[in-house]
Amino acid sequence: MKKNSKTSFETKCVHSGIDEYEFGSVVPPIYQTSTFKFKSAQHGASLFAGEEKGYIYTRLANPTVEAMENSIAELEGGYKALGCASGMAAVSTVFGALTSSGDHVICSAAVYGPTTTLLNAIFKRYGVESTFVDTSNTQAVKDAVKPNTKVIYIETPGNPTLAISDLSAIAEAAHKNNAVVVVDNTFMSPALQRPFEFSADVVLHSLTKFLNGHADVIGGVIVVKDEETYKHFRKTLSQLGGVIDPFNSFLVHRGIKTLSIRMERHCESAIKVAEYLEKHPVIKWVRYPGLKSHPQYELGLRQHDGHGGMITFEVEGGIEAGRVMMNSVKLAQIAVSLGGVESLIQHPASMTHYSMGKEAREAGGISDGLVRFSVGIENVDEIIADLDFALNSVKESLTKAAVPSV
Ligand code: LCS
Repeated sequence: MKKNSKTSFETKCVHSGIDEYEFGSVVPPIYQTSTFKFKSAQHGASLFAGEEKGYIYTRLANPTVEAMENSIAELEGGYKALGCASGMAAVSTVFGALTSSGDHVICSAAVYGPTTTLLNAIFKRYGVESTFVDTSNTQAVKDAVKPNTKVIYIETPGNPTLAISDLSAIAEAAHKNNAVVVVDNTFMSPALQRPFEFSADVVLHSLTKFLNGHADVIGGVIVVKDEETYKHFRKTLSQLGGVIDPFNSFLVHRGIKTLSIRMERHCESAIKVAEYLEKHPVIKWVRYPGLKSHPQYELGLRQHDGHGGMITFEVEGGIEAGRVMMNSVKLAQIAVSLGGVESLIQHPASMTHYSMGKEAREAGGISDGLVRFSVGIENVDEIIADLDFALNSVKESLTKAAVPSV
């Protein structure tokens, strides 16, 4: 499609990355091939030497993967994107590309658990030192900057605390020190937040979540702003090898066509669920960017085009009561991951953030009683009725526990 700079986000979701295809195919064909035939020995040699353009081998480039990458680059307002085998492949490729022994990284304290462990367990062994700070506190980020700080890695809103970090202010501090700001935009998707608009340098996603949206793909993506960075990242990704395959790329590209309407529904429903939870007597606290009680509510209004589909909360009675609740829901499923069409509920301290250890969790504000809910696109009254039944089960269990035995 011929698009101009005024093309709306909704239209881009449907048409971005789509080209003219053989036989008039409206969607990108799946080039499920590992390798591409050369016309001659000389042709192969000139492709490798970069004298001619063309496909060589799918770990280096593949047209189906490229179509999906181009779509996401356009939605994020970046130059080009790199499809990765998982969100963690994207995270590790970014650190592999940007750090060397002796460098320092600042990372959000509330971040997907394995990102913390990747820095603490693997990159530390290669001489990269990391400091974990509450990046929703800009001053704390500024205070943590050292002369050798190369990367400031922000997850905003953070998983699972939903703490929101001020990207423009952090980018200003980072750029003064020649450090690069990397934003994990998984929780918002480009429909609700485009970090390049706030001077971020690199954006990444777990495609497994909202971008694909259907809980049937593991994938990741890195988006960059210029040719030089793209070439460096492409080389790093090809060498580390964590590329996405054509079929998963096709599924993600298909999922993106409905990103805009899915995000609209996630947002519409999540605010209703959050407001319902906030009023329930057994709820201790609720965190959702669309609630005025969120500590960075105003910042969220400036940085987001919607409040997202993720909610965290704690019930009275801590994790034991939280478990009663999770075991009582029927529509929502107890499962990790998020951002799919189905509602999911999980317990970060014993599941997604278990590997971080209690100390790092506490430093990141991830309490043992915190429950995370990914609001799906089911009928919102039915989602609320399901939670209501489960919370009333908690209420009953608390009442029983409070009755002294005779
Ligand atoms: N970044 C964020 C913010 C994530 O939430 C995840 C996965 C990743 C990166 C890694 O992506 P993956 O390799 O799994 O595609 N988050 C998960 C979660 O919260 N529950 O299960 C997976």
